[in-house]
Amino acid sequence: MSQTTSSPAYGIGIITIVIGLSVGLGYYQMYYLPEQSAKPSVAEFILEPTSETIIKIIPGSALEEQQDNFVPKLVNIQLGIDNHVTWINDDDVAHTVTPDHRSEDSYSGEFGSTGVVMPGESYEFLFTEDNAIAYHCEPHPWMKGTLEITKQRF
Ligand SMILES: [Cu+2]
Repeated sequence: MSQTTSSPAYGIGIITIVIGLSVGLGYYQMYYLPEQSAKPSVAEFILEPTSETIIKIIPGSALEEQQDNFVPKLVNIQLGIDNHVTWINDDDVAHTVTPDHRSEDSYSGEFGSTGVVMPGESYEFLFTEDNAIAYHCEPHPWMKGTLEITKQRF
């Protein structure tokens, strides 16, 4: 007699604990963890774009009379498609990738090569936000390029 009356209360107690735990776990995953990490949460399709953008610093780029240096010079980038950008130095002189005005991506941090990109080496950056960036080469300021980063157009 006494057992039949106590078992529903016992069951409710268990359910309350289970709900309490899952609410706590959900809160931990959705609010606590993201706030702990300094980086904002960025959609997976932006972090893993389907393609990539390659900009070549072609031979002879250091020469002011040479028209082409960053090739291609103007690049249109779509987030989730080709927002991972690599500059490859194919020249035999060191160059930099330096924004005309300080530019920061809230996920990837400050844009621009730290120091020079040596011949045969590369510099890469993952853009996660729409932006328009004009950049140049520090030792050779006539070397100029532009990036236009936009959201995917459907
Ligand atoms: Cu240069």
